[in-house]
Amino acid sequence: MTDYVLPKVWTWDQPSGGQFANINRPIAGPTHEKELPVGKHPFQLYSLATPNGQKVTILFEELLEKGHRDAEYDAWPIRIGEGEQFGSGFVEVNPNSKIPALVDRAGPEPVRIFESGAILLYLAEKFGEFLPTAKIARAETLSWLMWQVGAAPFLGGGFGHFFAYAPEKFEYPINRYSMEAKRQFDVLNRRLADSQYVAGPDYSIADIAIWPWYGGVALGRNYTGAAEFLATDEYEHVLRWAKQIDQRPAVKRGRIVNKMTGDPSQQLHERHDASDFELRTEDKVPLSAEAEDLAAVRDDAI
Ligand SMILES: N[C@@H](CCC(=O)N[C@@H](CS)C(=O)NCC(=O)O)C(=O)O
Repeated sequence: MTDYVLPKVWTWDQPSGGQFANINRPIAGPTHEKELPVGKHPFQLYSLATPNGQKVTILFEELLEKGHRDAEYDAWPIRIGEGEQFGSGFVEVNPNSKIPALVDRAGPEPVRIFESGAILLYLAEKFGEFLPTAKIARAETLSWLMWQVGAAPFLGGGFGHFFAYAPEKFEYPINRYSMEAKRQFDVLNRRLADSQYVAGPDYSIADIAIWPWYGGVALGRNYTGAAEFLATDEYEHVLRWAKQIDQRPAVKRGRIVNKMTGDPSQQLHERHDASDFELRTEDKVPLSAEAEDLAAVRDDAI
């Protein structure tokens, strides 16, 4: 039992204590003036390698892999933990202050696109790839794409939040969202028992949207301990599909773009050129003067 008494009107008067509580606000709009950087390519992506961010960088790398040189892009990191999504330039591109956000500068007027599902659709239509044109196959692909957009907040904002980030382990929401997360895994598992890819025999933007979330949990990458907790090994067809997509060269590249944590060889903070994957991952970039000072302090301490 909790001693919480429901007030008549909710007010924002105390931090919730959970991880990321410092960036949560009940109001929209910018908190500070900051222009966004613009690189040399037609596409400017402002993102981070979260599952929602990975969707877009994987699609860009898949388009480049297919030979679409016009899909070259600059990818700039937006450090959401530091509130960079509330800078004025970012809010102009995405009034919802969430990564990923894209600007297409190929035409006479820049086009802004926000919401990862809308970005996948925009790019798939622009390049005529990963979205079938035949009526039934297209409807199936769009259905699964929209399924992901509607379903993942229960996996991430619901299950992931209460399993990994909330200040305490609360039984009620963990039960509620584990139930829903497992149901969603079962939806996917039943589909993938009959189908090579989520929307049919061909790899599509539906797989690109769904894999970073559900593949990420099944492969043990999202929310430490979640694969065991949700017993995702039971979903054998999801696991088969997740492992298969994980092997794609474009996926291996796309998922490390704008990645700021983990193994330095798997972090590419900014992406401006195909060669960056070889030359500019964090294990190869020389330490900044500030980082060198910090390393020296640590060495002294030892
Ligand atoms: N529905 C959005 C969700 C995007 C989203 O939730 N992005 C998160 C990171 S995965 C974010 O930017 N969070 C920052 C914040 O909430 O302030 C999409 O699919 O693009």
